[in-house]
Amino acid sequence: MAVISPSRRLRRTPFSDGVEAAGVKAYTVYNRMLLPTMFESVEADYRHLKDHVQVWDVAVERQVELRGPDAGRLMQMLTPRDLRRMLPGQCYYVPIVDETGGMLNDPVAVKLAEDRWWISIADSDLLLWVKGIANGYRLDVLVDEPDISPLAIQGPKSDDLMARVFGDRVRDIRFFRFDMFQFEGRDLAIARSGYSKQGGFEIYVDGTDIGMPLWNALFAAGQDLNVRAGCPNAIERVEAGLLSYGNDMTDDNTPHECGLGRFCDTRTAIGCIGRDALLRVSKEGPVQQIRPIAIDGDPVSGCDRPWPVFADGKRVGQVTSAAWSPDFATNVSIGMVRMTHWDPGTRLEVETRDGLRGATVQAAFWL
Ligand code: THG
Repeated sequence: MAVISPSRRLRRTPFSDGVEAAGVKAYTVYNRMLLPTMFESVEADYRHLKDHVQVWDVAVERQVELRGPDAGRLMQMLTPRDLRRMLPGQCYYVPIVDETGGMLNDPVAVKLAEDRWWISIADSDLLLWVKGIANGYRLDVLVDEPDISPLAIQGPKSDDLMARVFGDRVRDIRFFRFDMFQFEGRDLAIARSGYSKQGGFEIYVDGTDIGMPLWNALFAAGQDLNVRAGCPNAIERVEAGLLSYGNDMTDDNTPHECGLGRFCDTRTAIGCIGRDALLRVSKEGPVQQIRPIAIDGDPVSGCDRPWPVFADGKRVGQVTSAAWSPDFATNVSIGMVRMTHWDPGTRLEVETRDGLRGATVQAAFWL
């Protein structure tokens, strides 16, 4: 593989100097920004994530900030999840849909105050859609991308590392809640969340200038915890069934097809732009849906294009993420499968990069 040419269009992050010093071996591009994908090896990173604690540069999770009297109204226009009971201090995983009910993004919404929200986005240009809606409806709200960069602390020793830097009060943060903490005189929101199932936090680092000081403080405090630089792990996130927008779903899919129906309250999400479309399609229910699929045989290579899925020679779906799982001793994968073949135990064939393989629909993701 060739290297990536750096340029202004491919944004660095406040932590890129630390990531490079830690020996990053591979990047992907996400929201026009660098996202590390490997340090030692994907398997070594996986083992370390499950046993110790890692610091992840996830600045690519850009914030779309909504500020003003219509911020809450605008937020509800974007998602079929009912936000009426959401309080400041809470985070919600929210499908964002267009007027056809198609997925535009699957961010974490962070409610800072009634009139101030962050939308912590996945990889699509959501800022443009949100600005378009705000202006088109003449809403009284400011929409921009502030200089906020999430830094994730993930792994079983996350609480211990964070307590050393921010004090024992971090241990009291509940899942998908945040509280405010100080670092070098700056107020930072810290949430118990993150793109793994190993536990941990996300620090919404306010200001590029404190990025490296915070990075360095975490590494200095975590020496004896074996803290390392890490990144969203391609094996662990498939075991966990954490979806990747643009890979596992696109604007061609409804939230129900993505298995995100539990994050939709389409009847009561009054004002949601995709509400009518979703009410129409959800009457029948989806005809295809995301499924965990175990793929037989030796380790498969990563999935750089959808792999067709067949049953009895007929196409019934596709696999969009796959990896060898050391802990489950099988290839784990995420696929979109037609209703006729989505029941657990159904045998399928997947056209992988390494040839046709047998596969089995699983009852649940592995973690
Ligand atoms: N954290 C933050 N921003 C993000 C991500 C993140 N933006 C990009 C991307 N990740 C958005 N996608 C996801 C996908 C899954 C989850 C969060 C963001 C997630 N899901 C849990 C699950 O499905 O088990 C919990 C959901 C819940 O119970 O509410 O965490 O990771 N800041």
